Amino acid sequence: MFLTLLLVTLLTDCSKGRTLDGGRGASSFRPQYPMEIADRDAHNGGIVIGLNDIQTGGMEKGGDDGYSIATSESPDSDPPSGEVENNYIASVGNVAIDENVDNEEEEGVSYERMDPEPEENNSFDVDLFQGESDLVVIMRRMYESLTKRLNLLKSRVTSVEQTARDILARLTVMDCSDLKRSTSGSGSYEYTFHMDHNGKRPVTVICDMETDGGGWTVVQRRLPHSKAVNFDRSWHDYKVGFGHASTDYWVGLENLYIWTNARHYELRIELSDFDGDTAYAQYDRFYVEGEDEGYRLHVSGYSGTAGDSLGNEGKSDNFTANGMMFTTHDEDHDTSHEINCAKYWKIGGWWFNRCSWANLNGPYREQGEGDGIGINWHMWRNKEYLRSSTMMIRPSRDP
Ligand SMILES: [Ca+2]
Repeated sequence: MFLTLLLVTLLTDCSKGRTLDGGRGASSFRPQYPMEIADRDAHNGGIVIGLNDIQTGGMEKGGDDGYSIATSESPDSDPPSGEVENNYIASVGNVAIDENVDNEEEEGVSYERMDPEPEENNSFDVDLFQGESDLVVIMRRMYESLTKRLNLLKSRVTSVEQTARDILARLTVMDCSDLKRSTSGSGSYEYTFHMDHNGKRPVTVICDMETDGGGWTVVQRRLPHSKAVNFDRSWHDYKVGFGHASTDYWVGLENLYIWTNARHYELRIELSDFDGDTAYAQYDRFYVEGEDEGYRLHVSGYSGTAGDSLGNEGKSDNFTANGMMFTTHDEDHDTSHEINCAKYWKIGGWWFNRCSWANLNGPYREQGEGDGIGINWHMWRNKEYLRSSTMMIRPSRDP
């Protein structure tokens, strides 16, 4: 009997403990005032709590001591029993819920604003308008920036194209004869070559596209009555060149060496005197050796009207330039043991022997100006000063 009574007591306790509400019976845990809260929230623009937003099972106290509960069920509907009942019964734990939106961020509670303030709509439109205006400004600035970058890129592309053309020209245009094939015009014009001096000392010369078919690279020039350029210069100056293509100039022995050792060249010398007469001397073969050999001169195959003052028609004497090294006032390579021809006579640089039959780099002297040594070509006008001279080279037609 006692055992029976004890069993009944235990079963009664277990029945009470099955509920997840802390021991209260489901029927005694019916939510209080659910609709009142929902209606009040809806009308006041407050908060609405949905079942899916509320944690379940945390209810420790009844709704009569400060906790509020909202459900979507009718207040007259009986909640399901058991575990389903616990899902049905919304619990907000220890979070108090009221119309104060300041509590909206509390854990376990979500909300949504039901009736946005009209002022907020107005401010939103203003912001949107302002945003569009800002967007236009930003896009305009982006366009301007992109335009600048595009122009910069165009400029760089143009520069690269020009550089490519220059490089191609350096590789394919060695002298004025190469220009002739790509130039439709005639006459003479200036052109700048970039010889092999590690990018230094570009040389600007006159290209004669008229004389004897054209294609001549002018390597020395003395204009009539011109004393613009002093030709009494040092070894270095004669080596690298001096003067100006627009007036008088010497192209430089190193450039002559580079040209005449890359191709077979012919040399043409054009002269004029103060009587208005002209003459020329042409050599089918012309080249100079390197600096180690004093830029020694080699000419052959003379033809022309001025006489062979460089080769002396093959008869070597003390004045023949052919086979001589170059001499300046500071570099004595002539064959005279007594003097330096350039220094002694002050006649510039030349392929002096024991001096020469010709010197086109002498001081410019007008007709009748003293009896010294000027620009001379003895085989034509003996010791008379000449009015002008031009030395020019072109690849030989029959190398
Ligand atoms: Ca000497």
